Amino acid sequence: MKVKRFTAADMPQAMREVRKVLGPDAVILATGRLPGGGVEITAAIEPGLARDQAPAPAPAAPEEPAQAAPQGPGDLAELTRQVRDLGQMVARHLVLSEATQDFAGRPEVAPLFHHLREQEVAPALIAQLLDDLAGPGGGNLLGRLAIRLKKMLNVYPGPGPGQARPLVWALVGPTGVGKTTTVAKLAANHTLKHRLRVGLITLDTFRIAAAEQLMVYGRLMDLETKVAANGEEYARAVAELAETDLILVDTVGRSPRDQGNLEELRAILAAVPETVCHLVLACPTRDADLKATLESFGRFAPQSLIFTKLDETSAYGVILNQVAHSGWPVSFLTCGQRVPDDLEAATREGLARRLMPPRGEPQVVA
Ligand SMILES: Nc1nc2c(ncn2[C@@H]2O[C@H](COP(=O)(O)OP(=O)(O)OP(=O)(O)O)[C@@H](O)[C@H]2O)c(=O)[nH]1
Ligand SMILES: [Mg+2]
Repeated sequence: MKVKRFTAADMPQAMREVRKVLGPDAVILATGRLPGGGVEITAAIEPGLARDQAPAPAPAAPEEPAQAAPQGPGDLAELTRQVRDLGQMVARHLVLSEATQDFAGRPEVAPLFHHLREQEVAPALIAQLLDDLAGPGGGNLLGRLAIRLKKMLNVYPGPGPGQARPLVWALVGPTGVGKTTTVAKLAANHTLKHRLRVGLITLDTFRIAAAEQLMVYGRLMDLETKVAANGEEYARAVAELAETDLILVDTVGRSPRDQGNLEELRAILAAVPETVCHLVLACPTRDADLKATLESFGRFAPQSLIFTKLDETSAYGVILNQVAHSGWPVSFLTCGQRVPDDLEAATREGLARRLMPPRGEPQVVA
């Protein structure tokens, strides 16, 4: 482990210096302010990862190993992991304390900053949401934040009134995110609430019983359900459901890294050009993984995002992050396993409400 101390006029400059010398994998061990002004950072990097290729100092004379010192490669790996975790924790605190200092002149905004951080909203979006929020005239901070959130949270307008029927909606997405369950919820809702004639198609012939899962829902709701294994069968199934208003297509879950199988699915769906794809994403997924999924599933040109499993998390920032990043609107949210109840059409108000501080949380209203 190579440890180095950096001093600079301020934290951003010191962090830049750390990255320049030790690279992006450096971990921050300690930070502090210098008595005469300026800041210091102590950072570390595993040997071989540092950009600074200066020769290592001559090894000191071997000492008796202390009791807790690493004994072998396994211990060393564990120690490295612990130092990395510690560094990440310090870095997070550093970002927070820097941001808090940034709010020195407008302390009323700080609680909103902390709330949005807890919701895991991306730092750049938080900056955008809170920039000038307090404004010279004061006013209702929460009201303004809600307006800004609603503006950012784009929702799917649904099919236009004159759009040809049947509509063909295919749900695509990674494995296990809830595509089949959501198809069933959508089918029930559109049949019961909107009085539409709905047909079902499953393209999931990959796993034994996968097609059967949708067939069971189809039987329960008395909906015509087809199974298609290739583009030709898919086009035929759509033609056979021509008398319906809405055809819901369930697809096989694919890893965003599985380019070959994703391409195969894209080719099958292309057999029916009027197919509109909706990308299903599980809300309790890391932001970076969602971003990679969006990039990989971009080949389906999704018209909307459906976020599932909202009941399994209390941080909804990823929804805002992905909408802002991709520009794709949100159409539906699911928040439980019950078919058909746990489905909600996305609205700007509903999404913004999830991201706002709960009522009663201490907030300063300017
Ligand atoms: N908690 C919770 N569970 C859900 C939700 N939606 C679906 N599930 C559960 O997630 C699991 C997977 O759901 P499926 O609908 O089979 O997922 P899928 O995307 O079709 O899976 P694959 O076809 O294997 O890719 C099931 O146990 C569902 O009950 C939700 O909104 N909340
Ligand atoms: Mg499925």
